[in-house]
Amino acid sequence: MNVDKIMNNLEKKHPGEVEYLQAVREVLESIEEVYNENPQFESANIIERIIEPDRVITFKVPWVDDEGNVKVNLGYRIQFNNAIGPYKGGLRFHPSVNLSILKFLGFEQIFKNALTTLPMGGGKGGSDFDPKGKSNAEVMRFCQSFMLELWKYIGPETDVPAGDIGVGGREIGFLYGMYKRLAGENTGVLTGKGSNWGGSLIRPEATGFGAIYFAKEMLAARNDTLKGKTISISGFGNVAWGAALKATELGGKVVTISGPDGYVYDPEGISGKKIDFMLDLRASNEDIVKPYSFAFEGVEFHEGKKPWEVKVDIAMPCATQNELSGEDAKKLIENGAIMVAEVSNMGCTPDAVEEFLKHKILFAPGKAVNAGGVATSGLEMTQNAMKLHWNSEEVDSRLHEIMCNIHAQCIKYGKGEDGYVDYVKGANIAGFLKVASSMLDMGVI
Ligand code: 2IT
Repeated sequence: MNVDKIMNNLEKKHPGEVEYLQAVREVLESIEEVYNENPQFESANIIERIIEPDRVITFKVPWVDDEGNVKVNLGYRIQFNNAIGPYKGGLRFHPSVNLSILKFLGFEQIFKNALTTLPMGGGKGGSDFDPKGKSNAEVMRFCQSFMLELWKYIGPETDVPAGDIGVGGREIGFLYGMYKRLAGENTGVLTGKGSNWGGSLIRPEATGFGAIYFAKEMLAARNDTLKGKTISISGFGNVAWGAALKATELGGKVVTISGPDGYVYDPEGISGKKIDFMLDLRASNEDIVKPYSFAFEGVEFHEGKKPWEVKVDIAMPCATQNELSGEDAKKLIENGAIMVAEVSNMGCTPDAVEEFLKHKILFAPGKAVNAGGVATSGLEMTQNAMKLHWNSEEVDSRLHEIMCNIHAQCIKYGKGEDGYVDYVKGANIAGFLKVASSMLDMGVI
């Protein structure tokens, strides 16, 4: 395999799709060696078959706002790869959504889902709809219009969407209600549902909890624990919330959260009622974190800044792609950070990842660290299929086991001769081998 040649061709076909190209390059660079050692992959042309989605569905979403204005957004579903199970992945509603972003997310999802040990293929979707400042009724009308088109392409055995940025329990409710009405069935086609109507307990917490379980394993591999560690987190949404809850429970001290407006530094630690306040921030639909600094004493608000300038032991980006740059990485290392666990999908730029690996800082990529979210979606699918509802202990213990298993897979393929674990390589190789060998088994289809 010649990575540069493949990337040049891909760039010609998809000019300007920078995030998608970035995600593909990262995986190809990680798997190059293993790929070349297994000539059967090349003879089946696995690379060209895995880097292009099976199909891309785009559609128009017209809806009417509260003043009676007719609005139009774009809707997408990328069905990337279903070698090991139905397409599975979230829906993102954010003005930055475009084909490149969703293709990068769908591509990452293939390998992440493979790591979970559950039978799920990779997919992603969403819209450039901006939920910020919209009323409940507007969000409902948008979701209904979105599903009126999307329902033709999804199903519990074909493609199972869920939430992502801008799509939480409220949106899943509106989307599922419309699907149920159109399809005339109650088969749980979306995950992240309310626990009264087919949703799994622990799903809201799962991405954050899973990330902390993974971080705990990374530290344990170096005979260390979370106890007494200071942690900077970005974002204040669902993922950041779950991570803050579990990190605090395990004795860590979370000192930052952030929004598009800046970050707050709370030297006392974000715990108890302060973590609940993150839910209020989210419910306000304003997408700002500043109100936290009015609500609690001794808190600094740093307008327009990112939290990576704060001196901490551990950094956990929980907001969005490319939110931690090479410069941020240098600053964290300078300040003595020992670990960066990426929770957002592709949260660190390639420069940042290079810095961490060069300095042998513990670093793990989003597709391993955040896989607890989709894993618990997989557990929701299982419960729906069995017509059962597990208690939270059952779900949480399965989630914990899955995260430990993902960590073990990373060690298996990522541990170098000097003992340093390259989790990027480990996660990419483990995920790739599972999907690629499944594709080989099934022939050219
Ligand atoms: O990025 C992700 O893994 C998600 N947004 C969750 C996907 C899912 O199907 O639960």
